[in-house]
Amino acid sequence: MGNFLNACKSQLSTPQNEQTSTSEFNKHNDDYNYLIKIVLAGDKMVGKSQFAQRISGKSFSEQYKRTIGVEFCSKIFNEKELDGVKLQLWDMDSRLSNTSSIPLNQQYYKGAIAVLLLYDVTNRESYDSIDNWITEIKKYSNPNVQIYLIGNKIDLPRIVELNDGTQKAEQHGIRYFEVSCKESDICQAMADILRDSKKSWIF
Ligand SMILES: Nc1nc2c(ncn2[C@@H]2O[C@H](COP(=O)(O)OP(=O)(O)OP(=O)(O)O)[C@@H](O)[C@H]2O)c(=O)[nH]1
Ligand SMILES: [Mg+2]
Repeated sequence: MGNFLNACKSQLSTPQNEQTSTSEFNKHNDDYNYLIKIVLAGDKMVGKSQFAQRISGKSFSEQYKRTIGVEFCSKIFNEKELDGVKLQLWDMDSRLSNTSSIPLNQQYYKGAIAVLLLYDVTNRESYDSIDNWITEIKKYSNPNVQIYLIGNKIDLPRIVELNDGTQKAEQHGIRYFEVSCKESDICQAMADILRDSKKSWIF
């Protein structure tokens, strides 16, 4: 497990291998075989950066720090069915998306095999934005992209019910997960999502 955390990096720059979603690499090179790009989407303050922070092995923070531009982190998995998988998780300032910089959006979604669309179960507005987000994701992503709807902040008193989340996901034909970036094992949730998405990886 400690190995995972050591393998995680977080930096403010564009990854070198942004062109490839699933690339085969020499195992000796960086101790991974496949590079999987997944991007985060959703309204401001829904918890995208906390999700990424937990993936990169850092602890949850209550402090809000708006994401400026695009950040990414990575993590090498070696659990069952995910041995040698390197996840590269992209996190963008949601306001950039709303201002519709087309080249930036294209670059952000390019090569992603999945999008994690987060909303905040304590914030109805973030739930009401889901349809718009799905339209945007489909506009910029590759046609086979898998979208996962994720209700976050379930440690808090909720306004959006579990049923609303599952119905919305069903309506769009996508999978639904609920988490708390504060209390859930986010790495485990990410591993479940990776295993689920694995069938669509093209090597
Ligand atoms: N209680 C609780 N608070 C959370 C949870 N996830 C995120 N937060 C808080 O919600 C706030 C916003 O979290 P961020 O991760 O910065 O949200 P974001 O979606 O990256 O926001 P932008 O960068 O503005 O797009 C922060 O104060 C977090 O501490 C959660 O699961 N539970
Ligand atoms: Mg953020």
